[in-house]
Amino acid sequence: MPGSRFTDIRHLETVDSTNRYLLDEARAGAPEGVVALAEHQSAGRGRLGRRWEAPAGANLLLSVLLRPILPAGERHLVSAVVALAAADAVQLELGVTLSVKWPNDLLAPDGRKVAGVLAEADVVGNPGVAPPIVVGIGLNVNWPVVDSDLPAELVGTATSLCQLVGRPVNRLVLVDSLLRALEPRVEALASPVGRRGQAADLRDRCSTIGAQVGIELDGEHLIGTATDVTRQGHLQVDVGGAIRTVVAGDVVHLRFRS
Ligand code: BT5
Repeated sequence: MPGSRFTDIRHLETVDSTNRYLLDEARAGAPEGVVALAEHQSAGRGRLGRRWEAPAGANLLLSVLLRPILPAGERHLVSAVVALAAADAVQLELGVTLSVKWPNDLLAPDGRKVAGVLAEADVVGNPGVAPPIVVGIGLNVNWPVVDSDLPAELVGTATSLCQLVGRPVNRLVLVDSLLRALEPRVEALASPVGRRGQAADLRDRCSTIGAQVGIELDGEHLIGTATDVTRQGHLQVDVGGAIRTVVAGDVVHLRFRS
């Protein structure tokens, strides 16, 4: 991909976590744009210490190392652009429209989860280089084939692209398409107008807007209706007539919009 920052692609047969791998590479000074792609993760991680499930060789397990320079309050957009690029790729290659469940899940039209995104920042930077943010995405491509492939707790909440299109899906085509879509989105993060564009794209794709949501926030449980995504990528929720802005949190769609 000429002109792309994503040229150093490390294809790993097995690794504990592609995010962990790239965080270590970042600590050792790796530049922006390194990509880790794994066939299997022995300790794939979700947010808040949760696990990410994927059998070997079936799905997309990918992380990118970014060193964006942007205001701290707009960092959410860094993980959002990865979710958006994956949605772009799925739309382009398969004609399937995925929505973003705030903050960063990708959902099938029926509301089941197809992908999750985990961004991890390093507190210790290297002198003279922007601090790293590693953004990992797990995208269910060829697993599950049928619901009974899933662990019991994911039946009814998870699905895959192959279930959605009814045939196996070429993972390499998707990786290529995702990285192509990601390049201009990451480029856009460098300017205020570009970031506003990414936030607008997030708002357009976000199925949380209009949904009734439950949100866990530092021990507080909010219930309300999500009304908007701000320019910073944060979620606005109408809680009994008062608008609360949620910067980070675990969201449950109590009633799905469509
Ligand atoms: C996420 O966390 O959704 C972020 C997942 C990020 C995974 C990628 S894979 C490449 C990179 N390297 C890593 O180590 N991680 C990243 P969260 O919102 O916390 O969702 C986790 C929850 O989703 C789990 O507790 C399950 O309920 C559910 N889950 C686990 N595996 C799933 C799957 N394959 N499909 C759908 N849901 C799943």
